[in-house]
Amino acid sequence: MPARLRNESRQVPARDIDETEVEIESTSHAAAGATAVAVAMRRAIGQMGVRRTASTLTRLNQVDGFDCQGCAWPDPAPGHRHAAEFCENGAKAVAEEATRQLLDREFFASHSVEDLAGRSEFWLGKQGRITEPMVLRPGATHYTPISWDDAFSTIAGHLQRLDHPDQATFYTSGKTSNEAAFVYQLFVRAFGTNNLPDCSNMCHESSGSALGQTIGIGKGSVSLEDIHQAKLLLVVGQNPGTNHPRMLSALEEAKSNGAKIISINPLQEAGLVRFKNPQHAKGLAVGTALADLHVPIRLNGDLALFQAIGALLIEWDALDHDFLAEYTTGLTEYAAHVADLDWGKVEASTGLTREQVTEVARMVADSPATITCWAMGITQHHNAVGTIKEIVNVALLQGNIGKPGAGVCPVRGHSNVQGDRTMGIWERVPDHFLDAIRDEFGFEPPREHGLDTVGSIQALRDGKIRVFFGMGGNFVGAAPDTVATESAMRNAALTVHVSTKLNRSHVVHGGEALILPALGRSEKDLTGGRAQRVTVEDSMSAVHSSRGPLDPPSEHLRSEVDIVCSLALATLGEESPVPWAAFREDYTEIRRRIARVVPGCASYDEKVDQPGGFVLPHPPRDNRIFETPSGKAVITSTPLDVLDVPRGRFLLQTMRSHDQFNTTIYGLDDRYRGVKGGRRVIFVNPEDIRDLGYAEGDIIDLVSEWHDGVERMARSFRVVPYDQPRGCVAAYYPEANALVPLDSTAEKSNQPVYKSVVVRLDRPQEAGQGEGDSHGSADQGAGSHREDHPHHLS
Ligand SMILES: Nc1nc2c(c(=O)[nH]1)N[C@H]1C(S)=C(S)[C@@H](COP(=O)(O)OP(=O)(O)OC[C@H]3O[C@@H](n4cnc5c(=O)[nH]c(N)nc54)[C@H](O)[C@@H]3O)O[C@H]1N2
Ligand SMILES: Nc1nc2c(c(=O)[nH]1)N[C@H]1C(S)=C(S)[C@@H](COP(=O)(O)OP(=O)(O)OC[C@H]3O[C@@H](n4cnc5c(=O)[nH]c(N)nc54)[C@H](O)[C@@H]3O)O[C@H]1N2
Ligand SMILES: [Mo]
Repeated sequence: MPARLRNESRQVPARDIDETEVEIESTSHAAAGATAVAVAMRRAIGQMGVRRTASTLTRLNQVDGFDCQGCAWPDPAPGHRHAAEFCENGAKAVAEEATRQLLDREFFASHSVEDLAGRSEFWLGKQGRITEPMVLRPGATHYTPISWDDAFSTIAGHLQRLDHPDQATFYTSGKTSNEAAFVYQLFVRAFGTNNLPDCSNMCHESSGSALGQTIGIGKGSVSLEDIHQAKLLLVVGQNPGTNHPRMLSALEEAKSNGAKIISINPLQEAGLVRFKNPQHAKGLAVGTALADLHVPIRLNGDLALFQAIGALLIEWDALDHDFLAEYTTGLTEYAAHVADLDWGKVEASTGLTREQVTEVARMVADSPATITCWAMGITQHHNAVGTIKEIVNVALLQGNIGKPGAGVCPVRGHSNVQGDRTMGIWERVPDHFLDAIRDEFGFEPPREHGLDTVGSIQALRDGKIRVFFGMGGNFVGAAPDTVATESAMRNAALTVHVSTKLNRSHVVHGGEALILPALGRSEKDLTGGRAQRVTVEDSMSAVHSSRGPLDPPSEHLRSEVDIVCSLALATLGEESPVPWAAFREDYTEIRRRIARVVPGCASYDEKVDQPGGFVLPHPPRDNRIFETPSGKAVITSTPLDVLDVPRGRFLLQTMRSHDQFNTTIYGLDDRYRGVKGGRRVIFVNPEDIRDLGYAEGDIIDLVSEWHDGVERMARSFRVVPYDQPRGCVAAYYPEANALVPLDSTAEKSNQPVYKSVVVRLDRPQEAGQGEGDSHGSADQGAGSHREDHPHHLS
């Protein structure tokens, strides 16, 4: 047997979380309700105090208030909003940002970077808001304060010394406002590169890719009103009770209008079982059972499921023939492709019986208006683009696009991730967008496509990228293959992060590193001496303004717009054709340019001030216009594959607990799944636990196998029995990211495959055991101290 490489993540267990204290309780089948209100208030008051709590939560998602940074779910129309238009997890998001806990220069003086690198994300985030710019000089052990001017000239110096602008990469997380995103992409292109990776590359890239190819636009085709009017809603690969809690109110309303709801998910997520709406008394007391049917699909089975539904719709002639004839191409090929559907493959892939699949298809066939909603359970697989095309096929067969109460609905994650894309944060932005930049600003932007997230990590690894700049987010924590990503990041000459809170990306750094502290969404922005507002776009293409109510925690914070424009001035100089200083002075200037450059944004500055804002055009939704090469919506034929898992191996999905926002860990409880006080758990089907010879509470190591021969390892996970299809297991992100191979990405979208990783559940090994393995650290007990030295062993 060839010697194996082993990449072991030593990031955690960190000494600051005692995983031996974890408690496992029974799972909860109701979401929201009085407990949610109590938890929200306790967390909010605990971090912000009573006054700040009152002045933030009452402004959240209101017409004249600020947009919640918790998720991209849309707001009800003005006039239909509640006094409390937020959810438990939105309140946690606000509290995390508006905390009174501050992180000053003394903190950095007393904690070396090495010390910080041994801490968990949970600990790092809880230290408070960063209050002034900090620098880690080459070879230094501690971050020290730096003035803003020096910070900008340090970055400008690094950028100017590059041989080529493509040696820098500029990441964006999805909280960045439209104004900041627009000036940021403009700066990056004026500097000379399209290297604009973003969190979308890890999130809904597969949706954008599939929708763009089939309906001609990479965005969902429904409005909130459509959700309310739908007759059938499929919620696929999504956990709204935790990640989009306000969606439950919309589902409840749909239900009261007579809709049926099907949840398609390996796990029976609490929010879809019973929702106790805190906004009315009856809701609080009894709640509404939301899902009429739960379909416990095997991980990665959705392509087969939707293809089978399509085949049955054709078999039953449950089709919208007029729509198909007028608006689509590809039906004949598709009908031939699914005519000899292999039901054995469908059953193997979905883990469902033919009867179960038929029951779903029957409900689809009987519905006059269907919406399919999906999120990461669909997009983060190797065949995600194909799966979403099958979802689109089913929608097209029934004419469910451009019809009230019907459509396709990728539910976005970060609150402004969709807006950032609209503003040009995209490594492959179309030429017409670049032409518009050229015409507006009089410089020629680079045309060659840039690097995405995975491409940037590979380029860092190969020494082709010297400067990494992160606008928000936690690139190191969120990316796959933790060990590979961390060592790639250490290759950079300079790493810069515009941040609100401390995270792992600050402590796994390049030769020189900077932290630039930014204002948060909840804070007053007085850049240029005037009260500025910003704008954002939600998951349903509605754009509106947002204005924070709070005084910033420190006078040294700057807005993201200010940071970008100041950096552009330092890097490109006063001769730059772009009026950076005027942009910084008054964001209205930026909005005027957005109006002229970004499609659909004419009169932008006027329209965003209408109550509730405005909705961007969406040709398929608005007029059944499909801007594809053929001018028609494309029905596609995709081969049906079954993800084979070798004997004794499992399919692992990495997902969010109820107490985190991506890599920001709010707390250690996953209330709906019954986990309390810890995060290193692996959810396993009880019969699989028995067959493996394990018992509940055993500690195992997770080892992922990939055909590059590297065994990726994450140690010390507690076995928790959990109802799900045999062969499927689940663990939390980011603890399990070390197991996701960097090269394991979705076809076409290049999105990391975070939701179907082939793993073994190994008994913890003593040092020196294992194939060709000689790693040094011996103890495996949960809660033990581990250093942070990634090992590459052979
Ligand atoms: N509170 C809170 N809100 C958030 C976030 C957060 O971390 N915390 N993150 C934000 C972001 S950026 C995003 S992208 C969204 C994420 O929102 P979600 O996509 O809901 O997030 P995940 O926790 O990744 O959940 C994936 C869901 O898909 C299911 N699933 C996994 N694999 C499969 C599969 O193969 N087939 C099917 N049918 N289902 C599958 C899982 O069981 C789980 O229910 O939430 C946003 N909102
Ligand atoms: N294994 C696994 N990995 C995943 C996923 C998964 O499901 N499984 N999901 C993927 C998905 S969907 C996404 S979107 C990515 C998320 O990837 P990112 O967006 O990069 O990660 P976050 O954890 O949301 O970033 C948190 C940090 O953002 C900074 N921040 C917060 N608010 C602001 C602000 O207002 N301004 C600025 N400048 N900074 C701010 C804080 O410093 C905080 O530490 O992760 C991906 N990674
Ligand atoms: Mo996301």
